[in-house]
Amino acid sequence: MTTLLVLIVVVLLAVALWQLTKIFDLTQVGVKVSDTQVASDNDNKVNGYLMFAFLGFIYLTTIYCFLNYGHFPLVSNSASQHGPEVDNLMIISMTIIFIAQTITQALLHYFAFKYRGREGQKALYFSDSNKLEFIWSIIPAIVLAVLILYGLYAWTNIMFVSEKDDKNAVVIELYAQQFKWTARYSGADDVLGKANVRYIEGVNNLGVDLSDPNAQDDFMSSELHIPKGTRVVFKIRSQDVLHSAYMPHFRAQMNCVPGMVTNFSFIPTVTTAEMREKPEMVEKVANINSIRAKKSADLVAKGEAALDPYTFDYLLLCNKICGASHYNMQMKIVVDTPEEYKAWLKENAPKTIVLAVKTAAAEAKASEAGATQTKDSTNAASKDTTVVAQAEMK
Ligand SMILES: [Cu+2]
Repeated sequence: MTTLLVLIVVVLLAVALWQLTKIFDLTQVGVKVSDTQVASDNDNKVNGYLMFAFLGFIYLTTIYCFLNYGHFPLVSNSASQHGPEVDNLMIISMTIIFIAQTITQALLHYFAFKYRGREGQKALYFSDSNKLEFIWSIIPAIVLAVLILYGLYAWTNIMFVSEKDDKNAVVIELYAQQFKWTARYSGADDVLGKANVRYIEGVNNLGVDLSDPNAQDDFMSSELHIPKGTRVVFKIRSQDVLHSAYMPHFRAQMNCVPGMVTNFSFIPTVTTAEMREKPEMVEKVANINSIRAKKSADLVAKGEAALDPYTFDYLLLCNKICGASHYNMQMKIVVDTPEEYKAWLKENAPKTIVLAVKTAAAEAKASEAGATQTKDSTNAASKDTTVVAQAEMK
């Protein structure tokens, strides 16, 4: 609102200034004023200096942004083995863009000043210069080729790994639906059972084929636990629309496409507990909590409940706008030590999908039986009432 008001004031001030200059022109009756539409040497000189002023403005803005917003704790804090490679690519690209923009902006504005219009000066015309064209084609071509080749090399290294290349790999299914994530673990046999959208029914909302022997020990979790130092291969599916599995700290993102299984794999290198202890993270969390404390004080003053303090957790987010609650489609990721992971598996593996379906079926049967019984007893009761009523009538 304040910004809008400031904008309106600026626009009104500009209009007022413009009107004032018009009035000033009218008062200059009798004084010889140049009314030519052709720019004079003086006009060109002023514009030339203004170009330099604009260059200064660009550089000052860049320096200001670097000082105030140049601290990216995420671009040095990756938590997967391939993370530093992705960060490196990002840093190299940004450095090249920064250098190229600094030099080309300086040249652009300098030449605009140097060749500003002067009386009697004619522009030099030449149709082409092979030397110039060679220089400005070959330099970007080489730089781009190096960047693209490096990018392709990194992409191949990261993407072309499957569970077959790594005997110890853990295979986990990530299932996306509007608007939540579910993880499916393969259980003791290390093989995920088949699944299809046609099998979705009741508690089996991932559509697991319950007749598949490999599916017998599969279990679901609403929290993604992964072990540090082991390759995790994600098999990603979607139930409804396009989603995107985005795990920013692990530099991982893959589309979730209905009707097909997509893959991504990485090796986590920092456990949740270790990440929480990193100095950058401690600073970040303290910063968030100081903001929360201020907000909480306001809330408490209004008689509302205070906010909970924030603790760091890795997150799996959706990075495709998939509907109204897309912003809130997330799942907590916990990177455990191998021992903690084993303990978590031991605790959760018995809660298989097959068991959940059987339990739900038994419960449904029991409640159905209960409902029939109540219906019978209600009928009996109403019969009794009729009998009583008839008896009373007699
Ligand atoms: Cu989504």
